[in-house]
Amino acid sequence: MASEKQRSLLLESTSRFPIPPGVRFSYGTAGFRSDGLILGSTVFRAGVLAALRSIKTGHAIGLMITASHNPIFDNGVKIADPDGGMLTQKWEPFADALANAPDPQHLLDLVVQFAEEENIPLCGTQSAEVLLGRDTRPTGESLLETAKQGINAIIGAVAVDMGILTTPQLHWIVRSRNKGTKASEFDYYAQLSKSFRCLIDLIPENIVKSEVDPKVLVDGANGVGGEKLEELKKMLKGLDIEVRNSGKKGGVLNDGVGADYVQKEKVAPSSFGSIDMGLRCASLDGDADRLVYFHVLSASDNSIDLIDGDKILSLFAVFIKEQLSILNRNENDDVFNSLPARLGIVQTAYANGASTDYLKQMGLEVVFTPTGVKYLHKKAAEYDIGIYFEANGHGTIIFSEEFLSLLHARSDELSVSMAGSERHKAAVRLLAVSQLINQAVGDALSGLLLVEAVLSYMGWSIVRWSQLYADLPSRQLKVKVADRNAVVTANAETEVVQPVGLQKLIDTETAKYPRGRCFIRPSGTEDIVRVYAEASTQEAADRLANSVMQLVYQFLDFTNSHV
Ligand code: 16G
Ligand code: MG
Repeated sequence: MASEKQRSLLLESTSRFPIPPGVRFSYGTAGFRSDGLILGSTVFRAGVLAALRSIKTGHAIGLMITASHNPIFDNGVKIADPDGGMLTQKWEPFADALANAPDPQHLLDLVVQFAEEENIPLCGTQSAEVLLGRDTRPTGESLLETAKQGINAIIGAVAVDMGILTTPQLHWIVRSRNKGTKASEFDYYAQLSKSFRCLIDLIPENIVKSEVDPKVLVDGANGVGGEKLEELKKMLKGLDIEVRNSGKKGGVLNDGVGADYVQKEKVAPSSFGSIDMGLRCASLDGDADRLVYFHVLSASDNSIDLIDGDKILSLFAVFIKEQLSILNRNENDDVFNSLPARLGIVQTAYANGASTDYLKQMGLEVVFTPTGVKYLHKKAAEYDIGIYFEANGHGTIIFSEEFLSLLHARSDELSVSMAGSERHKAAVRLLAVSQLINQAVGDALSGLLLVEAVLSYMGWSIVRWSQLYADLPSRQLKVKVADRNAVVTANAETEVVQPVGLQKLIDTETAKYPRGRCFIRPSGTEDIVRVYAEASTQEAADRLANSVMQLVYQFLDFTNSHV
C-alpha cells in the first residue's frame, strides 16, 4: 500500500509537469522520443518509473536523456535495467500508460495499481537508486533536472547525476555498479584501454603490418561520442585516432554527419572528402551506440564504400572463431582438453543477404530476430558467445558468465602448463575481448577499438576487410500510410500476416528477381511503414522496392477504408 505521504508527494510533483494537449507518447523500439521542448512530462514520468524499477529489482537503474541520431532539437529517454540491458519489455505497457496518464490523479491510480500487482512496497521505507546521464543536446540539462524530480517523487529514491555520457557508457556503469566492479567513467576508459593494449601486445610477430594504415579518422556526429573519444584517446597507446565533427567547432549534431546519415545516404559525412580517399574512416551516431566504417571512393563526389554492422559482425566472427579454434587446437600436448563453445550469430532481416551467406559458409549458426536491440541481445545471451549486429551498426559480443569462468580457469591452467603458447594467447585474447567489448549494449567506442585491434591482428587494410564479401544491392523506402499498425508481421519480420493476402503478392513480386528478397514492417520510431528489398542489381532492387511500395498503398488504403 502506498502511504499517504507518498500519495500526496506524487500528486503534487506530477502537477508541476502537465502533459501537452493532443500528443500521444509511445515507448517505441527503445524509449520515448520527440521534440525536446514537449518532453518534460514524459521524462518526469520516466523518472518515476525508473525509481519503481529500482525498488522492484533492488538494484541501480539507468536513465539516459538522448534522442540518438535524431535532429538536435529532438530529445528522448532510454531506461537501462540492472544488468545494463534495455528495460524489460514486461514494463513497456506501464511506461506507455504512465506517459499518457491525463492528470496527476490518473497517474497516481496507475502507480498504486501497478505497485500492488508487482509487489512494490510504497510504504516509505524502501530505497532506490537511479543513475542519470545525458548527451549534448540543448534540452538535455533541463530534462535531466526534470527526471530527477520524477525520481524524487518516490520516497526513498536517490538520483545520481553522472553528467554527460554516451548511452553505452551509462549502461556499462549501471551494469558494473550492480555487479560490484569498478564503475566510474574513468574505470570505463581504463578497462577499454587496458584490454585494447592486451590485444595489441598479443599480435603475432609474423603479421604483415604494412597493409594497415596506422591512422583511423572518426566522425563524432558532432555529439557526445566525439567528445568522449577524445577522453579515451588520452589513455590509449598504439592507435592514432583523429576525431572530426567532435562538436567543438560549431557543427550541428547529426546534421550531415553521424553513423545513421552515412549508413542511410551512403555518402561521406561533412569534413570528410576526396583528401581522405583510401583512408580508414569510422562514424559514430549521436549517442555513440552505433558504429559504421567507410572509405572515400571518389575524388569527384562524396561516394563511399560503406562497411556496415554486418561487416563489423563478420570481422568479429572471423576473429572469435579463429581464437576458439586455436584454443582448442590439439598440439599433441599431454594436457589437451578442449573447451567447446556455442558461438551464435544474431541478425535481423535488414542484414544483407551476402553477409548471412558468408557467415553460414563459415559454418556458423545464424539466427534472426525482429529489429531492436532488446530482441537481438536476448537471443545472443542464449549462447556461450553471442555476436549480434544490426546493419545500422548497433551490436556487440556477449559472453555467458559460465563460459567466462571456464575460460578464466583454462587460461590459468595454460599459463602454467603452456605459458606463451598460441593456445594460451588465444584464451587471453578472448578474455580481453570480453573486457573490451561492452557486455551491456552495443557501444561504438568499444566496437571501434575491437575493430582496430582485429584489423591489426589480421594485418588487413579497410579494403581487404571490405572484400570479405560483396554486399547485394538493396533499397529501403518509407511509406506513409494512415495506420502503420495495420501491418502485423511474423517470423522475425520477414512475413506479413496482416493485411491478409499481402504477403502472397510480395512473394510473387520477389520471385521475379534473381536473388530477390523483400519485406515490410511498421517502423517502431517513425510513423511509417518501411520497405526493404535486395536483388542482384541495384536497378532490380529499386524496382522490387517500388512495386512492393505500391502494394502497401493498395492494401493499406483498402484496409483503412473498411475499418
Ligand atoms: C531504434 C533501435 C535500433 C533499431 C531502430 C529501428 C535500440 C537501442 N535502438 O533506434 O536497434 O534498429 O530503432 O528503427 O534498440 P525503426 O523501427 O524506425 O526502423
Ligand atoms: Mg544511438
